[in-house]
Amino acid sequence: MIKLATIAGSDASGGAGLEADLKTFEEYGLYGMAAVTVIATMDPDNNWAHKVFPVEESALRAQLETVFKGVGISAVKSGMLGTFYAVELTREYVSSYKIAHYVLDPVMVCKGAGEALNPELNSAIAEKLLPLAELVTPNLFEAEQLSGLGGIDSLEKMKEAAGLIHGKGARHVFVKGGAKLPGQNRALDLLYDGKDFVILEDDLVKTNWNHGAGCTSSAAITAGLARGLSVIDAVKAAKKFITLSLKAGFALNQWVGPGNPSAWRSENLFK
Ligand code: PXL
Repeated sequence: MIKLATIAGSDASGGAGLEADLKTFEEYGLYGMAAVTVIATMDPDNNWAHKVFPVEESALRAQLETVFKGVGISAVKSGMLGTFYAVELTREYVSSYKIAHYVLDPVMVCKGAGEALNPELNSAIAEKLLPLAELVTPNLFEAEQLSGLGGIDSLEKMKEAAGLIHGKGARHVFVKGGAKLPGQNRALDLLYDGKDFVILEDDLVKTNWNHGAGCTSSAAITAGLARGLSVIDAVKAAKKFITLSLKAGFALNQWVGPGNPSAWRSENLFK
């Protein structure tokens, strides 16, 4: 059995965070584990306002011991880390266990939470984790933060940001969300390996029910890598997976709705 893990926050509403990751790993036929960094909750009596409760350092370390040392994994992703010690512990475990397939989802904002998480934490993520990442999966906002390049409003700027982020140590950079560029109405993402830019284009799935899409797509890429796919093939399979998931998105309540990671079952993902 192929085993892999996520180091991420729990989304109590189940659509994002480690819940999305574990559902995705399962759909890929793999054995998923999770080390919880923070617990995110949403208040139904206050317009779904988010709160984030960090898991204490010793509890996070104990989970990482269980997963990395006690079981062993062939791939890992990180999502919302939330504290400096979670960044440092992720660096420590990914580097000392020499995990080849480490996917860094540099979660900096949570839809609905609005404001960016701590900007100093974003610098720590860039400095400590980019050099370990086989792949980093920023959206446009996160690409701006990681590259230091303001206002990414064109494909040329997406490429420039990908180059800068690659220069900080990530072996592959996957910038998502080109659909948000002025004048774009296709889902447009960019993969850069330090040599070539690959532009991946798809029909844009127009939906409000896209909670957890970033978590799901980086989990799907991690699962593809764990299965032995190349980075480009893992990214292409993940794009199919997330597109099908988003087409099957649904409302949880008046505030939020996730995609459905089991939607691919009616199609052949690897065709
Ligand atoms: O979608 C970003 C995200 C990541 N991780 C956790 C979250 C969210 C957004 O809600 O709750 C735990």
